[in-house]
Amino acid sequence: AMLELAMREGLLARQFVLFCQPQFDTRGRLVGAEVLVRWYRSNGEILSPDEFIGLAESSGLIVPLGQYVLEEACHALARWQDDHSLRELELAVNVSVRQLRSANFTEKVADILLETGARASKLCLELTESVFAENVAETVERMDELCGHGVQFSLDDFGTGYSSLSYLKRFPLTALKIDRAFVHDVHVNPDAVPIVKAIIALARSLKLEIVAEGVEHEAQRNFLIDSGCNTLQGYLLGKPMPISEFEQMYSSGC
Ligand code: G
Ligand code: G
Ligand code: G
Ligand code: MN
Ligand code: NA
Repeated sequence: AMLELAMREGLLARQFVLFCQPQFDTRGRLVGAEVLVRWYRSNGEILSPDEFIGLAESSGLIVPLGQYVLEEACHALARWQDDHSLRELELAVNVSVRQLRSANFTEKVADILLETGARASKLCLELTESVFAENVAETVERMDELCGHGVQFSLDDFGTGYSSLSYLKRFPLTALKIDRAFVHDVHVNPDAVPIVKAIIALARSLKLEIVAEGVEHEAQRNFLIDSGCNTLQGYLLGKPMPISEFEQMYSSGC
Protein backbone atom coordinates (compact mmCIF):
# COMPACT_ATOMS: atom_id res chain seq x y z
CA ALA A 1 0.00 0.00 0.00
CA MET A 2 2.96 2.30 0.73
CA LEU A 3 4.47 1.53 -2.65
CA GLU A 4 1.12 2.10 -4.33
CA LEU A 5 0.85 5.55 -2.77
CA ALA A 6 4.43 6.31 -3.76
CA MET A 7 3.61 5.23 -7.31
CA ARG A 8 0.59 7.54 -7.43
CA GLU A 9 2.74 10.44 -6.29
CA GLY A 10 5.56 9.38 -8.60
CA LEU A 11 3.24 9.58 -11.59
CA LEU A 12 2.27 13.15 -10.74
CA ALA A 13 5.92 14.05 -10.10
CA ARG A 14 7.00 12.50 -13.43
CA GLN A 15 9.37 10.07 -11.73
CA PHE A 16 8.78 7.48 -14.44
CA VAL A 17 11.41 7.74 -17.14
CA LEU A 18 11.36 6.17 -20.57
CA PHE A 19 14.42 4.20 -21.62
CA CYS A 20 14.92 2.94 -25.17
CA GLN A 21 16.74 -0.17 -26.36
CA PRO A 22 17.76 -0.17 -30.05
CA GLN A 23 16.71 -2.87 -32.52
CA PHE A 24 18.65 -3.76 -35.67
CA ASP A 25 18.02 -5.64 -38.89
CA THR A 26 20.28 -8.52 -39.97
CA ARG A 27 22.61 -6.14 -41.80
CA GLY A 28 23.12 -4.14 -38.64
CA ARG A 29 20.94 -1.20 -39.62
CA LEU A 30 19.02 0.52 -36.81
CA VAL A 31 15.31 -0.10 -37.45
CA GLY A 32 13.60 0.67 -34.18
CA ALA A 33 13.62 0.65 -30.40
CA GLU A 34 11.68 -0.76 -27.47
CA VAL A 35 10.52 1.52 -24.69
CA LEU A 36 11.32 0.25 -21.19
CA VAL A 37 10.17 2.33 -18.26
CA ARG A 38 12.24 3.02 -15.10
CA TRP A 39 11.05 4.54 -11.83
CA TYR A 40 13.37 7.15 -10.31
CA ARG A 41 12.07 7.32 -6.75
CA SER A 42 12.48 10.39 -4.56
CA ASN A 43 14.59 8.29 -2.15
CA GLY A 44 17.20 7.80 -4.87
CA GLU A 45 16.27 4.22 -5.78
CA ILE A 46 15.83 3.31 -9.43
CA LEU A 47 13.27 0.54 -9.88
CA SER A 48 12.92 -1.65 -12.95
CA PRO A 49 9.49 -2.69 -14.21
CA ASP A 50 9.79 -6.16 -12.66
CA GLU A 51 9.62 -4.40 -9.30
CA PHE A 52 6.49 -2.31 -9.90
CA ILE A 53 4.49 -3.44 -12.98
CA GLY A 54 2.80 -6.20 -10.94
CA LEU A 55 1.57 -3.71 -8.38
CA ALA A 56 0.65 -1.25 -11.11
CA GLU A 57 -1.51 -3.97 -12.65
CA SER A 58 -3.23 -5.07 -9.46
CA SER A 59 -3.90 -1.50 -8.31
CA GLY A 60 -5.11 -0.29 -11.70
CA LEU A 61 -2.32 2.30 -11.85
CA ILE A 62 -1.11 0.57 -15.01
CA VAL A 63 -3.80 2.51 -16.89
CA PRO A 64 -2.53 6.05 -16.13
CA LEU A 65 1.10 4.85 -16.14
CA GLY A 66 0.63 3.19 -19.53
CA GLN A 67 -1.09 6.30 -20.84
CA TYR A 68 1.88 8.40 -19.74
CA VAL A 69 4.33 6.01 -21.40
CA LEU A 70 2.34 6.07 -24.65
CA GLU A 71 2.22 9.88 -24.64
CA GLU A 72 5.95 10.20 -24.09
CA ALA A 73 6.68 7.53 -26.72
CA CYS A 74 4.53 9.31 -29.31
CA HIS A 75 6.19 12.64 -28.53
CA ALA A 76 9.50 10.91 -29.25
CA LEU A 77 8.19 9.50 -32.55
CA ALA A 78 7.02 12.95 -33.55
CA ARG A 79 10.45 14.50 -32.74
CA TRP A 80 12.18 11.77 -34.70
CA GLN A 81 10.30 12.67 -37.87
CA ASP A 82 12.57 15.70 -38.24
CA ASP A 83 15.77 13.66 -38.08
CA HIS A 84 17.18 11.89 -41.11
CA SER A 85 18.47 8.88 -39.13
CA LEU A 86 15.52 8.51 -36.79
CA ARG A 87 12.52 9.25 -39.00
CA GLU A 88 11.84 5.70 -40.18
CA LEU A 89 12.34 3.99 -36.80
CA GLU A 90 9.50 2.01 -35.24
CA LEU A 91 8.93 2.36 -31.53
CA ALA A 92 7.66 -0.65 -29.57
CA VAL A 93 5.72 0.03 -26.38
CA ASN A 94 4.78 -2.67 -23.87
CA VAL A 95 1.07 -2.67 -23.15
CA SER A 96 -0.48 -4.84 -20.47
CA VAL A 97 -3.71 -6.70 -21.17
CA ARG A 98 -5.46 -4.72 -18.46
CA GLN A 99 -4.44 -1.49 -20.18
CA LEU A 100 -5.51 -2.81 -23.60
CA ARG A 101 -8.93 -3.70 -22.20
CA SER A 102 -9.38 -0.45 -20.23
CA ALA A 103 -12.20 1.91 -21.14
CA ASN A 104 -11.79 3.86 -24.37
CA PHE A 105 -8.25 2.63 -24.97
CA THR A 106 -8.59 2.85 -28.75
CA GLU A 107 -9.88 6.42 -28.58
CA LYS A 108 -7.09 7.39 -26.18
CA VAL A 109 -4.42 6.01 -28.50
CA ALA A 110 -6.02 7.76 -31.49
CA ASP A 111 -6.07 11.03 -29.50
CA ILE A 112 -2.41 10.70 -28.54
CA LEU A 113 -1.43 10.09 -32.16
CA LEU A 114 -3.42 13.11 -33.28
CA GLU A 115 -2.12 15.41 -30.54
CA THR A 116 1.53 14.45 -30.94
CA GLY A 117 1.58 14.06 -34.71
CA ALA A 118 3.25 10.64 -34.44
CA ARG A 119 2.61 8.25 -37.34
CA ALA A 120 0.50 5.27 -36.26
CA SER A 121 2.46 2.93 -38.53
CA LYS A 122 5.60 3.59 -36.46
CA LEU A 123 3.93 2.62 -33.19
CA CYS A 124 4.06 -1.06 -32.29
CA LEU A 125 2.25 -2.28 -29.20
CA GLU A 126 3.86 -5.31 -27.51
CA LEU A 127 1.46 -7.72 -25.85
CA THR A 128 2.33 -10.85 -23.92
CA GLU A 129 0.71 -14.25 -24.29
CA SER A 130 -1.59 -13.37 -21.39
CA VAL A 131 -3.88 -11.93 -24.09
CA PHE A 132 -4.70 -15.54 -24.93
CA ALA A 133 -5.94 -16.28 -21.44
CA GLU A 134 -9.48 -14.90 -21.51
CA ASN A 135 -11.97 -12.76 -23.45
CA VAL A 136 -10.18 -13.53 -26.68
CA ALA A 137 -13.02 -12.25 -28.87
CA GLU A 138 -13.09 -8.87 -27.10
CA THR A 139 -9.33 -8.57 -27.20
CA VAL A 140 -9.20 -9.31 -30.91
CA GLU A 141 -11.95 -6.76 -31.52
CA ARG A 142 -10.02 -4.09 -29.65
CA MET A 143 -6.82 -4.95 -31.53
CA ASP A 144 -8.67 -4.78 -34.84
CA GLU A 145 -9.91 -1.28 -33.97
CA LEU A 146 -6.35 -0.15 -33.26
CA CYS A 147 -5.11 -1.78 -36.47
CA GLY A 148 -7.77 0.26 -38.22
CA HIS A 149 -5.91 3.34 -36.98
CA GLY A 150 -2.67 1.91 -38.42
CA VAL A 151 -1.06 0.76 -35.17
CA GLN A 152 0.93 -2.50 -35.22
CA PHE A 153 1.10 -5.33 -32.68
CA SER A 154 3.79 -7.79 -31.69
CA LEU A 155 3.62 -10.74 -29.33
CA ASP A 156 6.28 -10.46 -26.63
CA ASP A 157 8.05 -13.18 -24.63
CA PHE A 158 6.81 -15.76 -27.11
CA GLY A 159 7.04 -19.35 -25.95
CA THR A 160 6.98 -18.69 -22.22
CA GLY A 161 3.29 -18.38 -21.57
CA TYR A 162 -0.11 -19.60 -22.53
CA SER A 163 0.63 -20.60 -26.10
CA SER A 164 -2.56 -21.64 -27.75
CA LEU A 165 -1.30 -21.99 -31.27
CA SER A 166 -4.83 -22.26 -32.61
CA TYR A 167 -5.51 -18.73 -31.30
CA LEU A 168 -2.36 -17.24 -32.69
CA LYS A 169 -3.73 -16.70 -36.18
CA ARG A 170 -6.83 -14.93 -34.88
CA PHE A 171 -4.73 -12.05 -33.57
CA PRO A 172 -3.75 -9.18 -35.91
CA LEU A 173 -0.01 -9.37 -35.27
CA THR A 174 2.92 -8.21 -37.37
CA ALA A 175 5.71 -9.76 -35.29
CA LEU A 176 6.64 -12.41 -32.75
CA LYS A 177 9.40 -11.75 -30.22
CA ILE A 178 11.32 -14.88 -29.27
CA ASP A 179 11.83 -14.75 -25.54
CA ARG A 180 15.38 -14.30 -24.35
CA ALA A 181 15.11 -17.54 -22.39
CA PHE A 182 15.31 -19.39 -25.73
CA VAL A 183 18.02 -17.16 -27.15
CA HIS A 184 20.10 -17.46 -24.00
CA ASP A 185 21.95 -20.72 -24.67
CA VAL A 186 21.21 -21.30 -28.33
CA HIS A 187 24.90 -20.94 -29.22
CA VAL A 188 26.12 -23.49 -26.65
CA ASN A 189 23.24 -25.92 -26.08
CA PRO A 190 22.23 -28.13 -29.03
CA ASP A 191 18.90 -28.87 -27.30
CA ALA A 192 17.91 -25.19 -27.55
CA VAL A 193 18.34 -25.09 -31.33
CA PRO A 194 15.21 -27.01 -32.43
CA ILE A 195 13.01 -24.87 -30.18
CA VAL A 196 14.22 -21.64 -31.71
CA LYS A 197 13.97 -23.14 -35.20
CA ALA A 198 10.40 -24.27 -34.50
CA ILE A 199 9.38 -20.80 -33.27
CA ILE A 200 10.89 -19.23 -36.39
CA ALA A 201 9.14 -21.74 -38.68
CA LEU A 202 5.84 -21.07 -36.94
CA ALA A 203 6.23 -17.30 -37.26
CA ARG A 204 7.11 -17.65 -40.94
CA SER A 205 4.11 -19.83 -41.67
CA LEU A 206 1.94 -17.10 -40.13
CA LYS A 207 3.80 -14.44 -42.17
CA LEU A 208 5.04 -12.70 -39.04
CA GLU A 209 8.29 -10.82 -38.58
CA ILE A 210 10.62 -12.40 -36.03
CA VAL A 211 12.37 -10.31 -33.41
CA ALA A 212 14.97 -12.01 -31.21
CA GLU A 213 15.58 -10.40 -27.82
CA GLY A 214 18.36 -10.92 -25.31
CA VAL A 215 21.14 -11.18 -27.91
CA GLU A 216 24.33 -10.95 -25.87
CA HIS A 217 26.91 -12.83 -27.94
CA GLU A 218 28.19 -12.75 -31.50
CA ALA A 219 27.53 -16.50 -31.84
CA GLN A 220 23.86 -16.06 -30.86
CA ARG A 221 23.52 -13.23 -33.33
CA ASN A 222 25.00 -15.28 -36.17
CA PHE A 223 22.84 -18.29 -35.39
CA LEU A 224 19.67 -16.17 -35.26
CA ILE A 225 20.44 -14.43 -38.55
CA ASP A 226 21.21 -17.77 -40.26
CA SER A 227 17.95 -19.17 -38.87
CA GLY A 228 15.85 -16.38 -40.37
CA CYS A 229 15.25 -13.79 -37.64
CA ASN A 230 14.51 -10.36 -39.07
CA THR A 231 15.29 -8.10 -36.13
CA LEU A 232 17.73 -8.34 -33.21
CA GLN A 233 17.72 -6.70 -29.79
CA GLY A 234 20.11 -7.24 -26.89
CA TYR A 235 23.08 -6.04 -24.89
CA LEU A 236 25.48 -7.08 -27.69
CA LEU A 237 23.90 -4.46 -29.95
CA GLY A 238 22.74 -1.84 -27.49
CA LYS A 239 21.54 -1.49 -23.93
CA PRO A 240 18.42 0.30 -22.77
CA MET A 241 19.27 3.98 -22.28
CA PRO A 242 17.35 7.18 -21.54
CA ILE A 243 15.57 8.43 -24.66
CA SER A 244 17.64 11.62 -24.69
CA GLU A 245 20.81 9.52 -24.78
CA PHE A 246 19.34 7.30 -27.51
CA GLU A 247 18.58 10.38 -29.60
CA GLN A 248 22.11 11.74 -29.11
CA MET A 249 23.69 8.42 -30.00
CA TYR A 250 21.69 7.70 -33.16
CA SER A 251 20.49 11.01 -34.58
CA SER A 252 22.11 12.54 -37.64
CA GLY A 253 21.37 15.97 -36.25
CA CYS A 254 19.30 16.89 -39.30
O1 G B 1 13.47 -3.07 -18.69
P1 G B 1 13.32 -4.43 -18.08
O2 G B 1 14.18 -5.42 -18.72
O3 G B 1 13.57 -4.43 -16.63
O4 G B 1 11.77 -4.80 -18.29
C1 G B 1 11.20 -5.85 -17.61
C2 G B 1 9.81 -6.08 -18.11
O5 G B 1 8.95 -4.99 -17.86
C3 G B 1 9.75 -6.31 -19.60
O6 G B 1 9.28 -7.60 -19.78
C4 G B 1 8.76 -5.35 -20.14
O7 G B 1 7.81 -6.04 -20.95
C5 G B 1 8.09 -4.77 -18.93
N1 G B 1 7.89 -3.34 -19.16
C6 G B 1 8.84 -2.41 -19.39
N2 G B 1 8.28 -1.20 -19.59
C7 G B 1 6.93 -1.40 -19.53
C8 G B 1 5.79 -0.53 -19.68
O8 G B 1 5.90 0.67 -19.96
N3 G B 1 4.55 -1.10 -19.54
C9 G B 1 4.39 -2.42 -19.27
N4 G B 1 3.15 -2.89 -19.15
N5 G B 1 5.44 -3.26 -19.12
C10 G B 1 6.68 -2.75 -19.26
O1 G C 1 9.43 -6.67 -22.66
P1 G C 1 10.48 -7.51 -22.08
O2 G C 1 10.22 -8.09 -20.78
O3 G C 1 10.91 -8.60 -22.96
O4 G C 1 11.70 -6.50 -21.94
C1 G C 1 12.96 -6.76 -22.28
C2 G C 1 13.76 -6.92 -21.03
O5 G C 1 14.96 -7.59 -21.36
C3 G C 1 14.17 -5.63 -20.38
O6 G C 1 14.12 -5.81 -19.02
C4 G C 1 15.61 -5.43 -20.83
O7 G C 1 16.37 -4.67 -19.90
C5 G C 1 16.09 -6.85 -20.90
N1 G C 1 17.12 -7.09 -21.85
C6 G C 1 17.36 -6.42 -22.98
N2 G C 1 18.43 -6.93 -23.63
C7 G C 1 18.86 -7.97 -22.87
C8 G C 1 19.92 -8.90 -23.02
O8 G C 1 20.68 -8.91 -23.98
N3 G C 1 20.03 -9.83 -22.04
C9 G C 1 19.21 -9.89 -20.98
N4 G C 1 19.43 -10.82 -20.06
N5 G C 1 18.20 -9.03 -20.81
C10 G C 1 18.02 -8.08 -21.75
O1 G D 1 25.30 -1.86 -16.77
P1 G D 1 23.92 -1.32 -16.60
O2 G D 1 23.79 -0.29 -15.53
O3 G D 1 23.31 -0.91 -17.90
O4 G D 1 23.09 -2.59 -16.12
C1 G D 1 21.73 -2.53 -15.71
C2 G D 1 21.27 -3.93 -15.44
O5 G D 1 21.24 -4.65 -16.68
C3 G D 1 22.19 -4.67 -14.49
O6 G D 1 21.45 -5.02 -13.35
C4 G D 1 22.65 -5.90 -15.25
O7 G D 1 22.22 -7.07 -14.57
C5 G D 1 21.96 -5.85 -16.57
N1 G D 1 22.97 -5.90 -17.63
C6 G D 1 23.56 -4.86 -18.22
N2 G D 1 24.39 -5.26 -19.20
C7 G D 1 24.31 -6.60 -19.21
C8 G D 1 24.94 -7.58 -20.03
O8 G D 1 25.72 -7.32 -20.95
N3 G D 1 24.62 -8.86 -19.77
C9 G D 1 23.73 -9.19 -18.80
N4 G D 1 23.45 -10.47 -18.61
N5 G D 1 23.11 -8.30 -18.03
C10 G D 1 23.40 -7.00 -18.22
MN1 MN E 1 8.85 -6.19 -24.48
NA1 NA F 1 10.21 -9.71 -24.06
